[in-house]
Amino acid sequence: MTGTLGQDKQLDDVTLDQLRQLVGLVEHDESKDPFPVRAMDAVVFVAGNATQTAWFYQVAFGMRLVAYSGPETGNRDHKSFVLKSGSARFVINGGVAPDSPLHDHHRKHGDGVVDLALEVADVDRCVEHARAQGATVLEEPNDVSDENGTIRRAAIATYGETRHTLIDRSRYTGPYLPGYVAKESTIPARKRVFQAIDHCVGNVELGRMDYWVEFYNRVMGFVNMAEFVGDDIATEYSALMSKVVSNGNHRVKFPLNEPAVAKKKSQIDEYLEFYDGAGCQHIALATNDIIATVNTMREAGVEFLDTPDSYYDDPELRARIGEVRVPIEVLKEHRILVDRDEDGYLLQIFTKPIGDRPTVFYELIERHGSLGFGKGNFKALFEAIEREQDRRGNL
Ligand code: TYF
Ligand code: FE
Repeated sequence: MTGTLGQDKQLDDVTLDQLRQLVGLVEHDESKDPFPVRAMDAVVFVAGNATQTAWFYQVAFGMRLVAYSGPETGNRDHKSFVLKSGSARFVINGGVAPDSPLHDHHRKHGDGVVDLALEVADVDRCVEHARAQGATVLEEPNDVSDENGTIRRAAIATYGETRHTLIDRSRYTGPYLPGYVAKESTIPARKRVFQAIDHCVGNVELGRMDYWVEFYNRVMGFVNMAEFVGDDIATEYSALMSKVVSNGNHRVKFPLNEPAVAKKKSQIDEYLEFYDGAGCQHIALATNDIIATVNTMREAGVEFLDTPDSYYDDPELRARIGEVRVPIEVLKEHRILVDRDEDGYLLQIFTKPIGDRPTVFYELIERHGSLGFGKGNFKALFEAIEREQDRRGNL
């Protein structure tokens, strides 16, 4: 079996052309890349109740269950549910055995992301490069096999207690990893509401953003993208600094935030306090119909940040964004944000935190040429986040 087959499988009926539009790919020569990354393999979560969290992602995010591991399959430590939507894969883990280490993780961090797993063609080459650049190797390259073939895998540490597992699944045909069995949803299949993961954001401690940007440059060969929030914007209203790194073709994009000192307690400080350290803050999901996605998720009870009428009634915004695929009144009705740059435009909206702690939330993003992150919306967005912080009793 070839690496190409693995890649096609990963796309899961989203074509490369669709992905180019959905997440904004650029050309990239892999031969000079010291750490070639193909795609996100999975976002792996620990949840206090994986059984119900997996249900939430099926009902509210339209994901479908594809694989499972747990006591019934010989895994006495924890349950693990594998969900897909287009090329996106989520894995939800929760402890079963009272002494499962997952409970310790959950006690400290609450529900959160433990692993931003990456699909790579050559695990050994990536680990060798990462090690030479000073990375902490958490799992040495090793093969795992079952009747469906062999996976080669390893893991390196990133910010907080988050890791990047590196997976070569080109010689594997099973539903996820050895040890997992195929499993279908018990709820009826519905229309898919998102197709891909656009970006995964990390919150790191004050003064650590540049360290982690440099880590991704040096250890993983990631490049810096143009969009960032600097000192100037930070102190005026955002209370955070942000830079974005990505793999060569922009398929995998990791913005990194650190708190900034501003008028109010930074939303990043609030995250760091409640997550008890650095971790993944938000995951942006790419959709080609954000109106339908938001409608489906709202009907299921998902709450989004509110945007004031003044955002839509601002003549400057209207002039700047020009024509987009839906009338601005429709965007207003749905509270969807819009931003335009030299390459095109994007539509985006943010959920409120989805768990008990004010930590992890989601973004929905519909790109039309723009490779950015909605810089023009930062002010309105951060004001909306601060209103939510106020409601939680923040100073
Ligand atoms: O990923 C981004 O950069 C945008 C904007 O706390 C953003 O989604 C940045 C920081 C943040 C919330 C959104
Ligand atoms: Fe984002």
